[in-house]
Amino acid sequence: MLSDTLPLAATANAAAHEGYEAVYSRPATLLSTPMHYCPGCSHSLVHKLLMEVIAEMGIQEHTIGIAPVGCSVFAYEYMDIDMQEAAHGRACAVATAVKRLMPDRYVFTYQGDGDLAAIGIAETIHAVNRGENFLIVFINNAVYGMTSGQMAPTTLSGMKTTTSPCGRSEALTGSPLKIAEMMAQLPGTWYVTRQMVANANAVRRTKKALRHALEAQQLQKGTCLVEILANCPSNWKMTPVESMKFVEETMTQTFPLGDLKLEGRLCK
Ligand SMILES: Cc1ncc(C[n+]2csc(CCOP(=O)(O)OP(=O)(O)O)c2C)c(N)n1
Ligand code: SF4
Repeated sequence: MLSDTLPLAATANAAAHEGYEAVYSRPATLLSTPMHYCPGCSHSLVHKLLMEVIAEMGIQEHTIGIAPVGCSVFAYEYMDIDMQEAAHGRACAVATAVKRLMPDRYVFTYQGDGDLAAIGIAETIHAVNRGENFLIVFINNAVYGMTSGQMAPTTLSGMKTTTSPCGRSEALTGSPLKIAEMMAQLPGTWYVTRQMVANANAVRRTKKALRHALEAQQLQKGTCLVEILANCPSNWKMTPVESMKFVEETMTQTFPLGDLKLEGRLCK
C-alpha cells in the first residue's frame, strides 16, 4: 500500500515498480519545503529523525523548537511544529523562558558547535547547571559551517580549517572541547549521550536517543543533551561518503560515542 503522505515523485517511482511496498515516507511533522542544506549534510537527516520521533510520540501540537544561527537557521521552515528563532548562541536562554512559561510543552534547542560551544557556551552551561527541563540537540560538525568553515571549539587537533590552515594547534588554541563530557559533570543533567548518523545502525541509535530524551522531559528531572557527530562535506572539502567515513573513523577517536549519563548518574 502506498502512503497518502508520499511526495509525488516518490509515489510515481513506487508506482513504476508495481508489487513493491514503499517503506520510506515523510513524517507529517516534516514539511515538503526543499531544504537548503548541501548534499549529504547531516542536518537534513537529523531533522528527519527528530520529526519522526515527534510524529511517533504524537506531540506535534505540544512541542516547541528553538532554532539557532548557523546552517540550521531555517530549521523552522522544515519542521512543522511551533518554533522560535534565537540570536546566535542564545537558544538555551530562550528555551529556558519558553519552558518555564509553558511547562507542559516539550521544548528542544537545535544548535551547532559554533552556536552552542563558542558564542553560546555561557548560556548553555548555566541552563544545564540550573537543570532546565528541556532537550539540547547538539550538532557537532567540528567547524562553523555557515560562515565557511572556521575553526570551532570542537575542531579536531591538527584539523585544517579556514582559520587554522596549517591544522589546529593545541599549543595555540587548546584541545577540542568535549561538550557532552562537560555537561554530564553538571548535576543538572539527567541524560547525556553522544551519537552519530554515519551509518544505518548509528542512525537508529540516534533516533532512539532522541526519543529517550524527549520522553524524559515528562519526568521533569533535568536537562537532556544529545550530541550528534555530524559532517560538513562542503567545508571539509570531502565528498559526502568521505565525510561520513571521517566522522566514523576519525571524529569518534576524539569524541567517543555512547551514553555519558543515564537517569542522572554518570556512566563512566
Ligand atoms: C552574534 C553573532 N555573531 C556571529 C555571527 C556569525 N555566524 C553566523 S553562523 C556562525 C557559526 C555557525 O556555526 P555552527 O554553530 O557550528 O553551525 P553550522 O553552520 O556548522 O551548522 C557564525 C559565527 C552571527 N550571526 N551572530
Ligand atoms: S556548509 Fe556544512 S553544515 Fe552547512 S549545510 Fe553545507 S555541509 Fe551542512
